[in-house]
Amino acid sequence: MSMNINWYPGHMKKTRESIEKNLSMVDIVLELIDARIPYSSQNPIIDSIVKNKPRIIILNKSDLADNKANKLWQDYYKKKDIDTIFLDALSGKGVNELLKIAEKVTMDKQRSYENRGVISRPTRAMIIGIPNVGKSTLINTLSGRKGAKTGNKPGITRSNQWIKTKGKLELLDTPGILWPKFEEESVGLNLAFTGAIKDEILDIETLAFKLIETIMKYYPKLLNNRYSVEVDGSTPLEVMEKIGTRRGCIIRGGEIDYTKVSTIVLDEFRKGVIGNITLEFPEE
Ligand SMILES: Nc1nc2c(ncn2[C@@H]2O[C@H](COP(=O)(O)OP(=O)(O)OP(=O)(O)O)[C@@H](O)[C@H]2O)c(=O)[nH]1
Ligand SMILES: [Mg+2]
Repeated sequence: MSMNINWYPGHMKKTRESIEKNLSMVDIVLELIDARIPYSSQNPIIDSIVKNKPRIIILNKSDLADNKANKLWQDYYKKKDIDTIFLDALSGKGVNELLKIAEKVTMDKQRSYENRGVISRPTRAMIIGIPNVGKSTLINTLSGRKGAKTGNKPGITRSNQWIKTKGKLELLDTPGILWPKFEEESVGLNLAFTGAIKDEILDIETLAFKLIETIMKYYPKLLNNRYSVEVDGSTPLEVMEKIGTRRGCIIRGGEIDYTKVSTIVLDEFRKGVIGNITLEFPEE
């Protein structure tokens, strides 16, 4: 069963262009990726847009990811000498460290301004990344108010918006962007599992099947604990049906309501209630 996912509507192309246009105005780029899928959520387009601008890679939603995997990814980025931060934008865990690194990365530029007599110039940061990764949430946490609209589905932010913080930071919120073609099936799937692609264009049943298959591979115990189903020796379809039975997803005639059970599994994975799950690991 293969799933060929692509989602690159016109507004993402426009956002890409407006990011390129605004780049010269900012001192630093904060790129948010999803700690559960660091590889799949790093938009290759962003690399080619940002080029030499100071950039920090923020692994957001790290509270939902597997701590052991977070450590593996941390080592991976460290070896590559890439500035990264593990963040929970919702609670603010990691924000202080982020501010420290941002200051370090922009220090040279600030100094050169000060040398020219420009004092208390704000540092301008552009926040970019895939849809639904937590960009607007981070901005609200940094500014201490709900100036940016957030929501639990992709495509909430519609246009660029500057937000000031009490400190020296000015933040540019941008709409989430993807890229025209996912080279690997797993990339599209991972983005869909974590909610970066709008569900309306997806076959939810196949998606949930694939998610169960993936969780069975890395975290069978978590499925077992959450749904009290025997995972060992079962196929993903059997596990899905057992979960359906457990949760009363039954239609007339006693058949499994696949749509309902699929929605439950996807929803619970995204909320983190199945457990702390990372879907991909370095050097895989
Ligand atoms: N658990 C957890 N949830 C988060 C975190 N950051 C954001 N969220 C949730 O993720 C959802 C998306 O957050 P947004 O800030 O709207 O995401 P966005 O990147 O601005 O999305 P678009 O504007 O659609 O591109 C919301 O339901 C947030 O509450 C995090 O670090 N941990
Ligand atoms: Mg947003």
